Amino acid sequence: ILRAYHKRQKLTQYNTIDDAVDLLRKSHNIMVITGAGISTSLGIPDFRSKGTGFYDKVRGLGYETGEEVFDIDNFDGNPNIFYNLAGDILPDQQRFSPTHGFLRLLQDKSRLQTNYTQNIDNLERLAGIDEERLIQCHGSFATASCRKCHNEVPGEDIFGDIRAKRVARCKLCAENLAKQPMKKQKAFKLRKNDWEDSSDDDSAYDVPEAGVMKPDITFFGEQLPNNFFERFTDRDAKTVDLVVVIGTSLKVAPVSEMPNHLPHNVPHIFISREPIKHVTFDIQLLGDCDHVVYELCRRAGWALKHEMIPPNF
Ligand code: CNA
Repeated sequence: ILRAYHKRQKLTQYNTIDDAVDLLRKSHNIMVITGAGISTSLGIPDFRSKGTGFYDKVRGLGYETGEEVFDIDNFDGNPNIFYNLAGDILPDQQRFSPTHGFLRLLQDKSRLQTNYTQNIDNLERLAGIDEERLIQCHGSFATASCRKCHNEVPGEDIFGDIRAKRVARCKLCAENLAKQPMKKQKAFKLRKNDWEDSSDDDSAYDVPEAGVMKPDITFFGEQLPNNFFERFTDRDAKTVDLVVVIGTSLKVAPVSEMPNHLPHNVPHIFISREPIKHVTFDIQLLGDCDHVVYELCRRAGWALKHEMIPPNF
């Protein structure tokens, strides 16, 4: 559990885009926190953008909030809700955005200490961010696990089910059940209540089923991966010299609380379409993040090359 030790105060000496460029040029232990906004230029919807975000779509389908789709108790109670909708956020990209390219550039220039991503599309890996610099705070679709026997498989194994809106079941559980005909028979005879004669009632039988597969993305109510806390408290909170937050509404804790846990003299830059007020940043650069990072690189004299950046931009 993160405990806030101060509410971050603005550092008054940093204000302009050129201050941001100077900070990038002089920092060598940069922590970058990213969110869904860095992948929207690839056509992957974020959650909270009005009109285009996944949560608006979910509400349009009659769900009260988008969050309920990613609630672990709801998933265990009725995985159909998730499987009906998850196709929309399933990564099918073989390319990354210019902003992912910017992260890679920071790494190549030995400036990136850690990228904490809230994204689950795994595109940081495609962009070549080193495994030891990447913390996938909310997991990813790269693997999936059985809710019953915890068997882990490559994420692609269940992509077909997600696309077909069909609940994926664990193959290992199914194999084990098939190997145990006696147990299965016994389980079929289990009655709900001893005193009821339920021999004609199918629902009275406890039919053993293979467990439900869940992509290893972190649902509300689940623990964040251990490496998030270890890396942040043991290393980054003590050593980062610049924080850059890109393409996130910073609405989800504990990631939203990270700025309040760093020494007060570490400058913070925010790059996104919408300003935010609940966390204090020294410089807010508002606009499409691909454009903003391109402009930062141009002013820094760094070549950010990417097929989505027009040659004469
Ligand atoms: P969010 O709450 O949807 O916020 C995204 C923010 O990015 C919004 O404030 C937008 O205004 C902003 N934004 C959108 N497009 C751009 C752009 N091109 N340039 C600059 N800013 C932009 O999403 P968060 O990441 O803050 O919330 C955390 C959730 C989102 C995590 O748990 C993720 O798993 C989840 N998510 C991830 C993906 C993905 O992996 N690509 C997609 C959708 C949701």
